[in-house]
Amino acid sequence: MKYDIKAIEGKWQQRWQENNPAKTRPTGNGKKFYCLDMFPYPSGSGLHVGHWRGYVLSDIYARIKWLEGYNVLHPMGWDAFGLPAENDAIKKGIHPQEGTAKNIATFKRQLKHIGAIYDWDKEVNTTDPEYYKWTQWIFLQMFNAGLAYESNMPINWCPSCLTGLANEEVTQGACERCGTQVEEKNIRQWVLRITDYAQKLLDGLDTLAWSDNIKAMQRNWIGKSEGAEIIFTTHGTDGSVINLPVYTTRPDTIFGVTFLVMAPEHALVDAITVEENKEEVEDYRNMVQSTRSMGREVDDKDKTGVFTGSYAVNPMTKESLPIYIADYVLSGYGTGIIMAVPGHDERDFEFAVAFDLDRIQVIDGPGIKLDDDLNMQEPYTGDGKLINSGAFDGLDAKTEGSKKIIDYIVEHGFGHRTVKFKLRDWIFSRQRYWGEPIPLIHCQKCGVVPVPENQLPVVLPDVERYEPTGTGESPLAAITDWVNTTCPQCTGPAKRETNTMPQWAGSCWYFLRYPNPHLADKPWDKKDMEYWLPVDLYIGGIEHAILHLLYARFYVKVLHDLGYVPFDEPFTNLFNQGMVLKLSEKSGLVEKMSKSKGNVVNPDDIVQDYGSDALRMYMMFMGPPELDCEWQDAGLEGIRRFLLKFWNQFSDAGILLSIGAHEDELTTRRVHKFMRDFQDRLDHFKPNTAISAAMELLNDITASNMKLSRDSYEKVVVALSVLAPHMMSELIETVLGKQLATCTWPTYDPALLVQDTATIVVQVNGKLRANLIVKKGSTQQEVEPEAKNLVHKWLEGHEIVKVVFVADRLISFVVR
Ligand code: ANZ
Ligand code: ZN
Repeated sequence: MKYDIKAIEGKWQQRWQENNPAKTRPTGNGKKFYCLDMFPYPSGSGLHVGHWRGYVLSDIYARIKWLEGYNVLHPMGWDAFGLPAENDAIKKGIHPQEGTAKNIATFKRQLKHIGAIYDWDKEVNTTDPEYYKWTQWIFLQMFNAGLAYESNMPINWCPSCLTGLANEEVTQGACERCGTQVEEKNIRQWVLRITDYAQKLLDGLDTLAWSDNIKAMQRNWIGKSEGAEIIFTTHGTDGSVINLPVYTTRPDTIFGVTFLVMAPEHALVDAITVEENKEEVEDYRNMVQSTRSMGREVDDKDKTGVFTGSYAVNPMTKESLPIYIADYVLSGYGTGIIMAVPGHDERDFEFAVAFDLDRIQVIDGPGIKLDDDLNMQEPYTGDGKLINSGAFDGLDAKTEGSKKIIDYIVEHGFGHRTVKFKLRDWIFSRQRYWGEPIPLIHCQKCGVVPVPENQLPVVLPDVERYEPTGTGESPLAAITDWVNTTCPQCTGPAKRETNTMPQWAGSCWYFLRYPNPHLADKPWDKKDMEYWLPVDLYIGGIEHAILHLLYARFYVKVLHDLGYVPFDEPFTNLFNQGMVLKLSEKSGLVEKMSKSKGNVVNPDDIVQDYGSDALRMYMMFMGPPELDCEWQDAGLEGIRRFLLKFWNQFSDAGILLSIGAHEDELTTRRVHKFMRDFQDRLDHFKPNTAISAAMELLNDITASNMKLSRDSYEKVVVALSVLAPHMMSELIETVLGKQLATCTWPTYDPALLVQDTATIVVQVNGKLRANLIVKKGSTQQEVEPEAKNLVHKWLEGHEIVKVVFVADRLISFVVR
């Protein structure tokens, strides 16, 4: 029978659309499995094969659970607010809603080719007012809980386009549209207090079955460090005493401090800079400011800085220390002032070398060399015993030394223990059109007033121009009859907030909405939520391993603390797949697929020529799913050949034993071994090697002309239905006369996997003469007579002088 890809795949996709056999059953119907894909941004360029990688992977696990009898929720939706649609609107003058709807239609058509068991009745769209009503509602709950505040915060500003830019619109410090150097501009923003949740976000990671790699990325981003704030003192130019608190994670090194460094932007710089140094300090500050606003990072190699002319006192040693300003100290971290320990810190060491400052040793370590002035020749950052540290000499620096020194500092009022996080509060407003309006009202009398919940959603009004206004405000600011409103509290004249939310907002809670996407009077139903959530398996690209997951976890923790959801982590199990790379003709390099590099593979073309099953299987075969993998046409070709061979073998009714005939025991064992390997490998997220197991099985079946019982046949095709659902559904229907939906996920019998025979090698004078299959564990007495029989022509006429026997392995005769 010829495999007519188009007819057969078309037939099944049609059927699944008319009647999805894996449709979500109502809440409470048995064990549940919530299998979630990170929903896509429906971009204008459509789906590419990189999307398929994640969607096929999740579909495999959704299908397995479905065949196991679970009630499966496997939904799909659209993260559809965002920049490209807005930029398109500016360029082409069409409403972003229009462009978005078109892109969604394309995505949906393309997605159906995957043959996944999505339940399209559960679809969500973040730009639908019925959805963003609740995005706004959640914001109001945060606002009411004091988790949102207004603050002047820097944005990227293009002085030529007169507009704020998102980070992704800035390339190497320049505006993506016009190439002008981007500046920083402070504007009023809404900020969420995610830092209040820093510790909870860290602690929660311990409860999750995520990969260590992703957890480490989250931990680094949150960046907890424990140390001390220690107060050094100096005199202002007016003679007053000024406290200079430093933040350090290494209080044990306090006897090694030889200077202080302040961030150039620090507010106290003016007060302590002496007259003669003012000009130089001012020049340096300007220089730093302009480099920083050009988006350049501090060059770590060349340490630059300027002396302020002032000295501070080390509270521990009472030594006098010169105070510098330098750009390697950041104003936004710690206290913006550091105690520099060049003997034991690399950055301080480089600075001390450049400015000829002392680099004294306070920790003993292997291989430390001092020069004639007793300065360290290299910084030593390891642990060791304290030296040159007064009463603390001999203590282990990083542990006991640190503890005792902090105790002393606290006792004497020189400072206190502190914990710092790298995580910053989350700037939550955008000066853009295509986002959720922030549901707040500014009243001259009452201040900031939330829009009453019964007036949600605050719908995005139509505008004529989508361009930013040039003042740093969103285009909404120009629609005066929308902006001007009345205060819900005093009914006086008031103005609407014109900032919109960032694209993250909609994706922070969409997984809570899927069980019940059409509820009008509440964001979710308590019973459905308790049944379906948390998400059992979440699959998405590694590029979302930090921010999306952190923000979604933050939302859930807040909603939990406010009493709206019963759990405080949304994603029990997580898998982040790697990217699909391809050789780019332009650059000659293997790169991430992208339109600009001209190396995108359009799945529509592949489905057309090779079929959906072949693409699904190839996406899984290309390599371990957590790694980046290179697309290769030859690999796809190999999968096509495998599928055709499989079809030829399995569509031929000759493969089935006639009714009543008994399956050969070896065949049964072989099928069970396949099931074990296949399932084991899928359980460990190794679909690529699971496919290898299927290839080996097919080879064995063809080579030895195996005939299968209906039971074995069904096991094999049902197993492979998670990879190639179209072909397998067709075989199940035409050969077995059944439907996949009535089959169950095949099991195997471990007893059939036990190897209970052994092959014994029979040697005569060291030469292999025969093989003997025996029951495992047979003794020499049992084996020897049979073995002699087998090799009697080499024994005849000789005297046996020795017999060597190794159970289950070998019997060897030495003859003369
Ligand atoms: C003295 C010292 C000695 C330090 C030593 C390190 C090693 P993490 O772990 O990242 O929190 N530091 C503090 N504030 C800073 C700022 N605003 N800009 C740049 N560096 C800053 O790093 C904390 C360490 O980074 C602190 O401990 C401080 O240097 C520096 F052998 O203090 B340390
Ligand atoms: Zn008012």
